[in-house]
Amino acid sequence: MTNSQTTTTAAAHDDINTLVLDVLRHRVGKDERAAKPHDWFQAAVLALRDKVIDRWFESTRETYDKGGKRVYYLSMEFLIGRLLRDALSNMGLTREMEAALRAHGFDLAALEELEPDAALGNGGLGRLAACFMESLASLDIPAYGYGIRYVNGMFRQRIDDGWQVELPETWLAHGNPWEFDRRESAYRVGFGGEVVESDTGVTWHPAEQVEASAVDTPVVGWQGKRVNTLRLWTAWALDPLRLDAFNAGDHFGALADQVKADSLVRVLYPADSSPAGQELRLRQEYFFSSASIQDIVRRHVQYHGDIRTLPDKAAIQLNDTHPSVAVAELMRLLIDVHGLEFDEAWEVTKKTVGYTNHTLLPEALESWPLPLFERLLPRHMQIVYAINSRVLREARRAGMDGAQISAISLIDEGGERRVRMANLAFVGAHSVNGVAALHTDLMKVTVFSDLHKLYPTRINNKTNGVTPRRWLQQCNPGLTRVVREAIGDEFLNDAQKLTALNAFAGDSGFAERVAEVKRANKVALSNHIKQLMGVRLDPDALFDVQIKRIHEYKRQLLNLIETVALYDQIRSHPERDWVPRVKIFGGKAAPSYHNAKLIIKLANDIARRVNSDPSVGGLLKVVFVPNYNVSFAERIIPAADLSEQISTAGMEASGTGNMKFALNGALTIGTLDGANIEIKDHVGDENIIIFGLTADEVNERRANGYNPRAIIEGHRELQQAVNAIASGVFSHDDPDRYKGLIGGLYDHDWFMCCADFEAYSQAQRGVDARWMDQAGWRKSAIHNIANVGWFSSDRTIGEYAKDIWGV
Ligand code: GL9
Repeated sequence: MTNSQTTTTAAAHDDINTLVLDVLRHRVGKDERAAKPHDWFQAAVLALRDKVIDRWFESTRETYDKGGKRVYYLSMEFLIGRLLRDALSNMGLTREMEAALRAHGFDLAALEELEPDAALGNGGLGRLAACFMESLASLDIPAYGYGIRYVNGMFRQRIDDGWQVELPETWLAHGNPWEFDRRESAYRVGFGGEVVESDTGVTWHPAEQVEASAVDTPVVGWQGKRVNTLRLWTAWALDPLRLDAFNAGDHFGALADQVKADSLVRVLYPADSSPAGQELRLRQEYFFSSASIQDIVRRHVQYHGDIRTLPDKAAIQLNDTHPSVAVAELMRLLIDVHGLEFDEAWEVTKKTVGYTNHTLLPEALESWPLPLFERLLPRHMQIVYAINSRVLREARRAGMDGAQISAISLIDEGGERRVRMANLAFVGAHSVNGVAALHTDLMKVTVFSDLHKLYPTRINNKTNGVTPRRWLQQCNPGLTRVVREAIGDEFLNDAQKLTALNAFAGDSGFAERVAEVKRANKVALSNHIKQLMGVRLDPDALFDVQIKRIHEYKRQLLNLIETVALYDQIRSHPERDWVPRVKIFGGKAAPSYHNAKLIIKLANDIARRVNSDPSVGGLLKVVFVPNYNVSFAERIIPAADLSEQISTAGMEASGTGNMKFALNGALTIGTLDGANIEIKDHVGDENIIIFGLTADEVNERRANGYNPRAIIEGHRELQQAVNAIASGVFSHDDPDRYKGLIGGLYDHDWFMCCADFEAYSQAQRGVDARWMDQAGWRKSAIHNIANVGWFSSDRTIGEYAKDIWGV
């Protein structure tokens, strides 16, 4: 360090130190002698926030001055996790904050643990939105994220006797020092009522209204380059207390409007198995889409005057179909409020909007019963019909037949009529993108095949990415240090520079240092799990990890069956040279998804049995970690040796966990699905373990009469394993518990666990053989780290910016 650097750092330290103390006293309101750890945590965040705010204002002012184009990312989910470490690191203030807190006897890392995870998302889709926000700021692109400030967000998972129990996540219980309440940025959002047409135009008179008010969180880019805004909407009743009713003795009824408003922003994904649940979800979608579009239009008119120039100044990206109704809302504002003709409004809308599709699963393609949509949003229903007649006219003119026209229609006429949100988003956008190459190709021939024929240039691919700041630098400081020592700092600005590490793959000294870091991360994870669950793990065993939402297509069941088969093998052949394995599972199941919950129970049942069986002698351990979330991922991923990405080919749109693991030096065992294919292309065939059917082969098998029963009956190990599960070997208390689950495998096995079992178990034994050659394993791990910089969300966002947004 040079002299001048030393001085600046010392000054910054004094500065932060004084600031933290001042904040502790005057804003947290605590004497430093009486302050508890949580008070110090709050003081640290608020002090840092002060530093962030200055950059925030600069960024905003600059955009206004330049009259630049802004990106608006509309997403029902932002799975941002904890923010303190991220913001400190990106602001370059970690050291200073550490020193400031140490001076008062506090450890920064310990205080970071006090921050609750902002669990405003379910999984990959929500985490992608969070990575994108960080990359937008890092690339100095002016952007707003728009979503909902859920009071409880995603549920907290507890495991009781092996079963998932859902509890409300109370992440706001101690307040949220990051956010700014912007009560002045508020919009009315209407529901129901009627539409009246007169000489002056069309007027919608909603039957009810709520107020959406903005709550802003700053998003700091790498090196504090830029600070953008995550604007989450909360809901208020226009009349929070009906005093007349209250005074008349109806103390609860007087609060009904506020309770109704609260219920809009209570939880992410209200169960939609009941009509009431469906209605709430649609209300949430419209609530945040409307508030966001009103905010965007207001800002544009205020600074640029003419609403017709919106596409030059605003790019609105729809994260999946959840905000699709924004297409109709923008049309409504352009026509009813700003007086544009339909055609002109349609051009402005299409030029402004882009849509990202994240799944081909039919059950995830949203559609709303037409009567519900019409009752809640009567004006939007008219607009949807008008758009539809236009689109269908174009289809007819293009010579499409009846079947094609009904596939393209915004209204599903088969059975109960429904509004198709994916079709609405597709036709209302100038760009429709998939999230990995295979997924984009499949979109063209499955869900959107006819729309693609009608608009053949609209679909494009943007392979997902993850931010290397959170998923390498912050979660794995040990590896980051070792890499810096080898190739310098350039990769911190551009993750693709990690390729320089390829030159070190054969360097045994470097490999040794990488392996030491991995071992230290495994020790840290083992200690955490010991403390949390009382299970002792051997850090020298192979850590084999499958963490993600629990879903049948992701095939945790395939992994579990293989685990049981391995358990059998170890017991039958104790004399063989087994590789000690730790199988780590984690993830949440949707509350109403019966089989997913049963799979969680099965993992726990297998864990209990295997972990207490002395005959496996520590060669196999199984753990299911409770309440898997972003912070847990940040501990587990740096400690993983093997990354399980084993979805039925064609079903995982991309995956993003796969990228995080590879970036931290885990080898992937996976199918040719989603971004696994591109990961393979980058790391090289010899540094990844690929097995199983391809997407085409899966389709062929399904079409040509797939017979899983015959496969099971013809495969001794598989049969033994599934029969052990079905007959209650792992569930003495309820021997029939898994009859149905295993029966499903025999009868249909839609996700092809049986078809892929042999290939998977061979691949796993191949993994064992590789592990025995530690030098070879380490070399492969280094090639993984070196070659997945391409999967940085900076690269992804760069492509969106150039190809879709024009910024
Ligand atoms: C998902 C896909 O299933 C993933 O494969 C993809 O990586 C992400 C991000 O593009 O999007 N689509 C989807 O609905 N989810 C995804 O993870 N689900 C959840 O977020 C729960």
